[in-house]
Amino acid sequence: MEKLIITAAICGAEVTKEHNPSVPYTVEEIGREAEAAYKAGASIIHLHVREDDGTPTQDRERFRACIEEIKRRCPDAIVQPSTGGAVGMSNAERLQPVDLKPEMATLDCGTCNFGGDDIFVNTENTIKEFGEKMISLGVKPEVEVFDKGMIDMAVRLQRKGYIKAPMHFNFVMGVNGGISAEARDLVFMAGSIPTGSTFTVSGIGKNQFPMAAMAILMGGHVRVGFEDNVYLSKGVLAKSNGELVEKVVRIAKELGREIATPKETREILGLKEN
Ligand code: KMH
Ligand code: ZN
Repeated sequence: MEKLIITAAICGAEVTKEHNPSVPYTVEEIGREAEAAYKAGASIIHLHVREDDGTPTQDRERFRACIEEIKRRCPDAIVQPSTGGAVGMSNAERLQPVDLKPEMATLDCGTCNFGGDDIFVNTENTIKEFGEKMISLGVKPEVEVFDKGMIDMAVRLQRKGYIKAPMHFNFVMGVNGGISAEARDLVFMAGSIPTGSTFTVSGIGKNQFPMAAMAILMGGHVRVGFEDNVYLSKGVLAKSNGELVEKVVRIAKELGREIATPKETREILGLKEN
């Protein structure tokens, strides 16, 4: 089986130090958490950035500073900025980190409820705009889908030329408003992507490690990190993103799956360093 790509979503936009004091806000904290995840076995750092007080931002210069800090500590890590940002941000705001020509960035392929009155808005035209910009700058999208219909949207837009094949998907499972995180859901999602595509699974909250184990067995890849879950086990807060990655590495070893290095990840995903 292909080696396992581990992505660490170290920060997110919604999780705060009230949820877990180790959630990083400052450039230094983001660098430290990325390094812990990388040293534990993550080859991709999925990146959101914050102001020092924790306010989510998509500011290009803040991304530049955080990426430089991550690259200083982990020179060959693949940094994958978010273009989702936080609920309510404008498209122009969200797209800023793509100008830095990262190797990858997320491309969210549909609108969904995000708890309470929050709606994470990604209209068809938004997806087209983001897809076109990524193609023009040579940025590989990680196609983020929160439900099965979003896979179908991505496939339609890929056929129309807004996303290049082969696509790499991230199934975000267990968001309050998206698909649930049952074994049957993952089988359905994995069976719904075009042949030749790859996928990563992000299980939200208590779903993180069960979904990771299933993805490992099915030949998929895994995302863990504070963005999706702050607990190492029931009631035990993780001290760092590194601990969450270490746990995936342990599960993978028990199940006989080797971990991909950043170089191997680039080969699997067909990435070119910009
Ligand atoms: N923070 C969510 C509203 C992404 O990174 O592209 C969107 C999100 C997805 O986290
Ligand atoms: Zn994200």
